[in-house]
Amino acid sequence: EQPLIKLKPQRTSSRELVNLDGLWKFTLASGVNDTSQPWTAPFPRGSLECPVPASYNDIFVDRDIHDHVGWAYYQRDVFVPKGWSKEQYFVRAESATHHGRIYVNDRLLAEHVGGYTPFEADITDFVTAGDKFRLTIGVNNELTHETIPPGKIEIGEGTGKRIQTYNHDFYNYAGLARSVWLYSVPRQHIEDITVVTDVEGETGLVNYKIKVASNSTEQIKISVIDEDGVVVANSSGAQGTVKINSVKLWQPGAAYLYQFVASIVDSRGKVVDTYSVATGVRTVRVSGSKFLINDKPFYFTGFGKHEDTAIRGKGHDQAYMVHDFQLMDWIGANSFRTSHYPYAEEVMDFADRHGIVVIDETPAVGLNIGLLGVSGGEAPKTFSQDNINNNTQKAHEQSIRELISRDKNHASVVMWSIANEPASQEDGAREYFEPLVKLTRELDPTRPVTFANVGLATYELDLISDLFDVDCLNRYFGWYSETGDLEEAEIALEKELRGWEKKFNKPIIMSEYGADTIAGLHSTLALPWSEEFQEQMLDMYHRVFDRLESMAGEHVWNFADFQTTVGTMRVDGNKKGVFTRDRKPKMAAHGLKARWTNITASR
Ligand code: GCB
Repeated sequence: EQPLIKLKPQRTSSRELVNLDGLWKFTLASGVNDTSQPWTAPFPRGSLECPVPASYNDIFVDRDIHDHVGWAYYQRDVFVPKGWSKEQYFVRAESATHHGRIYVNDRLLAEHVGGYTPFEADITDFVTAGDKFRLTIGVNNELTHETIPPGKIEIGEGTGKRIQTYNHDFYNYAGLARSVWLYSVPRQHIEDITVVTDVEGETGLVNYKIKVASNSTEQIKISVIDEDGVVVANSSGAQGTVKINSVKLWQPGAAYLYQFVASIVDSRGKVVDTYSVATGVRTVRVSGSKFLINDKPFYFTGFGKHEDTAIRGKGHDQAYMVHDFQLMDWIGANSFRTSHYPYAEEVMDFADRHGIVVIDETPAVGLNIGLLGVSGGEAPKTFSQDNINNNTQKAHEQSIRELISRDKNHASVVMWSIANEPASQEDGAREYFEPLVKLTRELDPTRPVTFANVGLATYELDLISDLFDVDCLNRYFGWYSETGDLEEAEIALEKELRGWEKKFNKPIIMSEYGADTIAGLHSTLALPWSEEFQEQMLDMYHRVFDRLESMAGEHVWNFADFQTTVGTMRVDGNKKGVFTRDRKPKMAAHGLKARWTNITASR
């Protein structure tokens, strides 16, 4: 059985890597009944060209492309390097939102549902080394009640056109928003590596497990190399524990990474394949109401983020990535949540290298039909045959498997969040979530598990929180309720938090709190939407947090303004950013900086 997600392609002495980013030809399927098969021929001369990586929606000045529902196709020619005749080679797409297909010439070679995790096609038997082939990738952005995230396709009454609706508050960007690779591995190669670290006194333990393609009789050799390039430990075998004496721990704000290098070595001592995993040695544990990293209480400061920038949409961009981490450092943020889907793997690697702590979330957002007022007068039934059902749960299960398969080795990842704001107060929530929590723990017994709880599912109404390790709460007292009245809001917030504290005695992280704020709008009365209101509202929350024993962290919603679907509640997107969409600080940024740098310094 193959690992769900193969190791991120890497250039090593045994592996090669060709980046396929750049301009691809681009076209849309004309409708659901479109029977043309655009992958069977080169796209016509004069076709549109679309950059990869980027979401396609905002690239063109064309409302039909922006609002398109269905398949879109990207195409380019690719050469397989001529030196690869003895190798096995793959095309890998880091993401295709939400359903992707890889065609090599006329042939469909891979298909994958789930928009934020990689998939790949083994093309070895279909293209000879040295030859050129036509690579077409189809991407479909449709969401239904049985996908993760869920959505619904409505039919325009007058036009008959299809309209994608959904219950989540960010734009349904689509396309190839992350890199595409062509890469080679030796026929006999390492398919998967799992490392789990532990600490005993001064000794670091790296428990590892390696999966090799084909039942080779070759040896597996391990070496662990420190940041100075010194080999600090050796071992052999497909499974075991390597010990690092006088270990340097991976710490929040002070990353230290060892290279865990695994090699397949043949009987003559020749290295057949080698792969290296950047490994931070650290432990994570919840004890009472404390979240412990390396057995020390950790207090999360930071944000729920989005992959979102102008023009690129969700396209991964190195400049924005580095700048965002710079801003987090500037403001004293020690952590973030990958709200509301797994982020590009480059982001996870960066967090590992820079000591930023991550709560890693699945794309299960919007499992809540009552939230957007869709339910009319009747009690909403989110968990039912016509809405979130067994097939949705299967898709959710798959999203958990893929997230853990991809991100399990990241030291930065200290907790899994398996959903955002599900209707956890509704009938059926427990039956739906219990098996998912169990699965998460089976797949990774080492990390705490959480979900982000919605305001409606108060400590009295929520039906699932006892299944989890940490109470992550999204609350908008002063914004969606007690709007503009921070005195009322303060009382309501404190009551709610004390309720959770008393009932569960677990660490509480305020995983969302914030106010829409128009940069440049000012108000001496600190009325909603002004920069003054955002600042005063955050201050109010902080006063309450500081009165509670169980608070283990605060993530403001959101790091930056971001795009949403059009609607009467949003002006060119959600404006709860502490930074604007182009990453300029709003007034509240300075108060956060003062508070968070102080919190970090005092720990
Ligand atoms: C939430 C959601 C988040 C929204 C936010 C808001 O609770 O988790 O996705 O963007 O509220 O601003 O309404």
